[in-house]
Amino acid sequence: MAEGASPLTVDAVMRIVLMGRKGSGRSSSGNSILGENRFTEQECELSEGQTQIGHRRVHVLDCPDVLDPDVDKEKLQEQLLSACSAGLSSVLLVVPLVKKLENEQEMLEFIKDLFGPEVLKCIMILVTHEDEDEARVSQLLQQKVNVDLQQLLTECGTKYHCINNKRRSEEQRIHLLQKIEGLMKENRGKLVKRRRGSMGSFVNFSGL
Ligand SMILES: Nc1nc2c(ncn2[C@@H]2O[C@H](COP(=O)(O)OP(=O)(O)OP(=O)(O)O)[C@@H](O)[C@H]2O)c(=O)[nH]1
Ligand SMILES: [Mg+2]
Repeated sequence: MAEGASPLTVDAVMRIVLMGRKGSGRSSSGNSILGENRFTEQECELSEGQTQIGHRRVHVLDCPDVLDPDVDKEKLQEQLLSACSAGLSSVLLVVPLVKKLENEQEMLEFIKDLFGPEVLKCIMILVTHEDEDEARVSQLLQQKVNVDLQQLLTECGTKYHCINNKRRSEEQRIHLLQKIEGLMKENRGKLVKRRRGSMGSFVNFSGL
């Protein structure tokens, strides 16, 4: 167990952060997870929604595009660390499939810089738009034109999930949450806590 880690206890809270560029589908994905239209307006600050799904309390954080010049990066960093100080189950990097990648790699660097490299264990690419299924998406990923996306995925341990926000369903929601539960289980025992600067806040990446 990493230095500074405390004994593990099963936590019934799942905390999911949605990140991605403008218009990628973060809010829609958050709403699909919550099963309600919680996130509406484009906001320049972090916004949070919660719901109870079975034994789990699910917290969803809709993060503005961190590379948007109108967003106060410093403030956002503080908000993210504070919101995740009790645990972080997964960061979903939302990528609209058929649009060319733009600054997702830079966004990944931002995430790693903020939470530390261990965060890669709980990052998953969330593919939105075009409403493809996973088989079709894996085909697309093998195409040479998608080399940037392949690289991004490789860095995230080839963890991805497809969501169709135009056709919300309980099945789809449960499928995604099960994948995140899988990540939480995998990260169990690899608890890493990171102190951030003078703030002294800790982030428990395993979410346990
Ligand atoms: N076809 C399709 N459209 C989607 C999907 N997800 C989101 N959209 C559409 O994409 C547009 C942007 O979605 P949002 O959820 O607002 O994206 P966002 O990342 O929150 O955008 P901003 O907060 O404005 O930066 C909307 O018109 C959505 O209806 C999807 O899975 N399939
Ligand atoms: Mg939004």
